[in-house]
Amino acid sequence: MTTPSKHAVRVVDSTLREGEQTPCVYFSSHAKLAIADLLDQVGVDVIEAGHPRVSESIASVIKTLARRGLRAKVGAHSRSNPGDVILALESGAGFIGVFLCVSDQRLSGVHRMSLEESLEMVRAAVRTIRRERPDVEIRYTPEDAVRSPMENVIAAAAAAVEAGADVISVADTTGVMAPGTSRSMHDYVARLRAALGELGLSPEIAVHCHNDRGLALANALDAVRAGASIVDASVLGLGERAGIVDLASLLTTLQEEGYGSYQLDRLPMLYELVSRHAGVSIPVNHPMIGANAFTHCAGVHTRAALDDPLHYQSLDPALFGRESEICLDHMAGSAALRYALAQAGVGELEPEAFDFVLSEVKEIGRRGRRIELDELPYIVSCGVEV
Ligand code: HCA
Ligand code: CU
Repeated sequence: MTTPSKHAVRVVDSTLREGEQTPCVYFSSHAKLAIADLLDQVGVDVIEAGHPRVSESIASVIKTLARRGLRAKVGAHSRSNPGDVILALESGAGFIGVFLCVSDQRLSGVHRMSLEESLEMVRAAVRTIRRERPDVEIRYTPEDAVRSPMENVIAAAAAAVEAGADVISVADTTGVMAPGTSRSMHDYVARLRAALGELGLSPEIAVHCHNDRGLALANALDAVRAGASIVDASVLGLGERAGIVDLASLLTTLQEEGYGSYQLDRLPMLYELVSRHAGVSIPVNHPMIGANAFTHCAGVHTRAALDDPLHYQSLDPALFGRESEICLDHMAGSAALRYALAQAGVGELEPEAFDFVLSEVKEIGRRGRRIELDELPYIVSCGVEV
């Protein structure tokens, strides 16, 4: 199978829709506006703002966002029934994502419909949107696509595209896929594109990857390699259960690989804002954004990093508006301490005093705490008395 040449990749941020499906996460309307403004500044392509059927306040915030003059398209989520579709249309969203699962179990169990009946529902939903709003971008998602019979997914995707859908999203709703295995997103997307191609159809392919196995980002990138050109993500990877693709990790990799260009230095502020309103803290080791993401610790590392941070860093913290840091704790070595003393404005110490400060720093570190620069002059003063 040939690898397609590099194509642009668009990012759909679903913090406000999928992210609000995180247990106990609720964003008030004003928080949604503030988050959307920052997402727009970061440069995502679509802000999926919610499912208007869920509540009147969600329907109303989508309307407000749609009129806000953002660069990004504002997206509304909708089941494939006429009532939901009308609400999505009324929201004024420039991007409408309709979904309907076509797995045999869901069709016979929850939906109690034949495949043909469900295809008709998808067709009707897409046709209505296309007729009412010719300019709107329409995505159809066969939810849980990767665990559904491939022939059902192909039939549903073809029905949606023939009715006017622009994008087919492959949803790994339960995070079951794994790169390099028999459950590869690359192979799935390649097969789907080929099957639709044989029918003369070439919609854009999106991927919506859940993180149940910690592989959401890896699966999304695997799909991009097979020609998927839209990836869903959310701030902090928020979403149902273990969530979806983390936005910061995705944008960084897409930019490095030349698939897109973003204002990555707005990400820390965006993450702080979402963290505050979601009540979900940013893990200290979160890539790019966490407190420790650019902090060097062990003696060997700090000595080399003081020479050049790139010895132990593959990303430039300045891209994210951040700086490299040296941590003084139980791992501290003399190079780190000398550097920290200079930063704290403490002059050269006699060897004995220096050794005292180093052993104090390590001792405090062994109690599980990091020593801040403003503590150093006081530790030095204690050493003078020894
Ligand atoms: C959902 C499920 C969904 C839908 C994705 C989509 C999934 O919460 O409705 O409509 O593109 O993971 O399949 O998020
Ligand atoms: Cu989802």
